[in-house]
Amino acid sequence: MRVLVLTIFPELVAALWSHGMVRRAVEQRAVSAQALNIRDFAPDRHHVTDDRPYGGGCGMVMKPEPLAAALRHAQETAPGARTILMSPQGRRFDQAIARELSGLPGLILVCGRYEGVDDRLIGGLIDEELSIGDYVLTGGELAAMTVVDAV
Ligand code: 58G
Repeated sequence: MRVLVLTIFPELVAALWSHGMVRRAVEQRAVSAQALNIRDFAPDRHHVTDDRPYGGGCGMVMKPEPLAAALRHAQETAPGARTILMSPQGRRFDQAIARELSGLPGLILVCGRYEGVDDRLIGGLIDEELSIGDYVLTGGELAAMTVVDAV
């Protein structure tokens, strides 16, 4: 299975497959795991990844262009993969879903930061939203790592 995690903190997520059983799975080629830095897909000179929300509102959201470019790249790299956004509003992740996901050719896990992700992006490039539980984290990374570890 091919796992791609889209994040602005790739080194944080990569710690998961640097140790233990997940590392063993990668070494034995049962899993290929890669963290892609969304910042690398930002077209501007300063590689900005945050943006003011479309249509107004408080706080900042993920800038849609870098995230969309990273998603398109990931979907070309891992054909047939399911694209999942980690979100407190998603379907509750459990062992049955872990089993279901383990049968897929690939997983693309999107980690939001700030106050969230543009709704237009969720409609277009995301297959589903998953939540690891009823609490809000500062980013989707811990949730994505939980899903990868269980799968
Ligand atoms: C809408 C709103 C979309 C997962 C916020 C995305 C992620 C908890 C979980 C976001 C998360 C969970 C912003 C920060 C989601 C982003 C991220 N919090 N319970 N936080 O699985």
